[in-house]
Amino acid sequence: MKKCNGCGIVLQDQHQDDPGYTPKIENDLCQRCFRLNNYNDLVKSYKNDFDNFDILNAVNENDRLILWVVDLFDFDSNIIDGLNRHLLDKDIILIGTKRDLLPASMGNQKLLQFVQSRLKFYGISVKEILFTGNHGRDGFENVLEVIDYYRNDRDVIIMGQANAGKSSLINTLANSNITISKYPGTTLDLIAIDMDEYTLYDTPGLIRDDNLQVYVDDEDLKAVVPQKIVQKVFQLERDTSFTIEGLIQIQFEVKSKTSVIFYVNDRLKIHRTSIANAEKQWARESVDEANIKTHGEHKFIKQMPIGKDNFDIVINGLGFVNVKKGIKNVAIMSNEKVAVLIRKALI
Ligand SMILES: Nc1nc2c(ncn2[C@@H]2O[C@H](COP(=O)(O)OP(=O)(O)OP(=O)(O)O)[C@@H](O)[C@H]2O)c(=O)[nH]1
Ligand SMILES: [Mg+2]
Repeated sequence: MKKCNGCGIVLQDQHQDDPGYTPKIENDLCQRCFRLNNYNDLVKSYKNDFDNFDILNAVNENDRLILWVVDLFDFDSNIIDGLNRHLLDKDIILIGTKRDLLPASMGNQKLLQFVQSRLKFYGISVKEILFTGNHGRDGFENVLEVIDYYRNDRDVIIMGQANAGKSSLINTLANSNITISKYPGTTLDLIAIDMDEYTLYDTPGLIRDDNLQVYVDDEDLKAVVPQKIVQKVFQLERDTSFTIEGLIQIQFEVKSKTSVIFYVNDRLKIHRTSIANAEKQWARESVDEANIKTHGEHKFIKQMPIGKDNFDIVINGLGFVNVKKGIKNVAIMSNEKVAVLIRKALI
């Protein structure tokens, strides 16, 4: 059976709405990959069509060296709970991607400490931690070196969350043409790439069900997925509420003059108002004129267990907000399925 070179799915010319469709079976790409490659036009995101366990089982099947690809910018939503339990006795190398989205002024040593402390928090252990940026073009030599060091005659498999940059990294390592896109759920099946001495496998992305991206429609993904980031800084002198297009509302009770920095997709509008006005603004954004709707109910957390100073409020799949000292209380409204958490500041 012939497979699509871009996403790994078996090609078919019968059902136009099903994965793998191509009008001409002799084509090398399915229609979806063709469109993504040529027009960056998303036909459908398959982000919700995969079972994480099926993917992890496939990764676990043979004895291969595992490269676990983690989006540094969207770190906490990329965590796989119980990773070492799922992949018992496997050699796992963590590759943090999208280094370029973080400020260059932030040193690799600080980044390494951040990653190590988060892994400890989640109870995950890996053999090595590496960073790449610019689609793997920065740092790929280190990846090749670590593969050589740990491979021991085995093949190599890349796994991780949807949209983490797995296929981009492989394309750089192997000079291949796997389809990449800014939407999660691009790679649809195992893709084997011949590296002369070993085979390098790409896999479909995992997605946690507490990731905001699971609850938005395909057409809204390009605004939500963290990709082109601008830091938006707000000075706070009194209690203030922020809403982001009906996706989330964050209320800050201010103790002393301070600032907060939003790290989210630059297409998102951040609206600032007083706490007295917050409810009205939220109703307007999340119900009346909702630009971006999420599926399901909202929950309101009246008191987040905040840190003393310099912490991040992380909204899985959306980004994070850095908060310095001077904040008395944080209250948050968000989709009830989406994880909102506090961590020590990344930046
Ligand atoms: N800024 C930046 N963007 C990156 C980098 N690596 C990948 N990307 C972008 O991240 C998005 C996802 O990349 P892919 O390589 O398709 O991700 P994937 O992990 O294969 O995704 P799935 O196949 O859906 O699991 C694309 O928009 C890439 O351009 C990087 O190092 N820096
Ligand atoms: Mg991919």
